[in-house]
Amino acid sequence: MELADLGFDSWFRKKREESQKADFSVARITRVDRNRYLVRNEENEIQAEPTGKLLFFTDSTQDLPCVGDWAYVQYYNDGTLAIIHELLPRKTFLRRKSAGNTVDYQMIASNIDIAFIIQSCDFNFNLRRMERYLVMANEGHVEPIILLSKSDLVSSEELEKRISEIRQAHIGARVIAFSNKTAIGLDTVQQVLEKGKTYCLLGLSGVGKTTLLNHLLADEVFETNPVREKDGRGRHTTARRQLIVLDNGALLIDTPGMRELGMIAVGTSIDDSFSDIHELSQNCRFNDCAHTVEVSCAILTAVQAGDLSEERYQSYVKLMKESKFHQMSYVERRKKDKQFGKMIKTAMKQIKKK
Ligand SMILES: Nc1nc2c(ncn2[C@@H]2O[C@H](COP(=O)(O)OP(=O)(O)OP(=O)(O)O)[C@@H](O)[C@H]2O)c(=O)[nH]1
Ligand SMILES: [Mg+2]
Ligand SMILES: [Zn+2]
Repeated sequence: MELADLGFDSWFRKKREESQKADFSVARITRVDRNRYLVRNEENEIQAEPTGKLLFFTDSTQDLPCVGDWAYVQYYNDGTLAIIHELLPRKTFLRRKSAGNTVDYQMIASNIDIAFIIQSCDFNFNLRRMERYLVMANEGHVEPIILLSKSDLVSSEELEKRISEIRQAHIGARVIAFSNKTAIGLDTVQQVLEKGKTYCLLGLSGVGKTTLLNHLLADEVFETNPVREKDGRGRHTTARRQLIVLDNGALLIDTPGMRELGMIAVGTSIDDSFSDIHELSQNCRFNDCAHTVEVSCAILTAVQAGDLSEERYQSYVKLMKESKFHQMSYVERRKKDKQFGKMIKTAMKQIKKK
């Protein structure tokens, strides 16, 4: 296997040449399990450890190795152990805000060409959550494709309805419906997969990510689990992120289902995901309009006129608020949090009154 088959394209070759790290080999990180790593090179997949410097002197957890990263390594023990010295720059990434009260981010995966955003057609289907994943993909420069799984659980009318809801929300990404059970749509998913390109499965626990992977491998290699009857939640079967080479040479990363998505975005990628609202905002009277209480705000006017759904407006404002929030310092944030909450409440009341 060539490094190119693992996704090492001209972009990374150039970065490697510029870095002048001739003493180092290059390998791709295929699995992260706390501080234990696997990397893959031309020959095989081996255990890897980061240097203490890399582990303890990084400012932010997002600078630690994650699945999909390309790393400068040196080999020991006859090539059975790799020491990770440094990471190559990331071409694209998927990340979310770390849990708790920090402004730090947690990397999900890097150097992804296409993110499969998976929701199942049943109760799991949720446009607001879908928007959040889209914003995350946008921010990391990853092309999104929406996969609607478990299409066997709904009628074709219901499926059509879901898809038109996605379109009504101005989500322009490609949508593929499929079922792991009946195998409908699996060939369409298969056709997306190209040799040497990297794909990442994203979605809540239980939507069928690993089942899909097993289908694509034509083998039950990875463990899956039924969803709990009681509340329809998944069981978090997949515990770690892992990059797998499929038979056709495509590279696929399975991830554990996320409990919640946290917040992820910066302003511009939100505007990409809400292009209709962004367009409206060009007509607001004030350049720095926050679209909450301002006079002659084109967005508020559209909501009042019923041209823009209130739900979508709220989701936009909420994302903008969180995004601004994460760019502020901790103290600033604590102060602003209360003020902004009040402001939104007042704005929503006003809209309802009119
Ligand atoms: N009816 C139906 N059930 C499915 C389909 N795909 C997966 N399932 C079932 O859904 C359950 C969860 O599937 P998994 O593949 O483990 O889900 P996952 O997304 O990998 O979940 P985590 O690893 O916890 O994130 C299993 O019992 C699967 O058999 C489908 O297309 N239709
Ligand atoms: Mg899984
Ligand atoms: Zn405005």
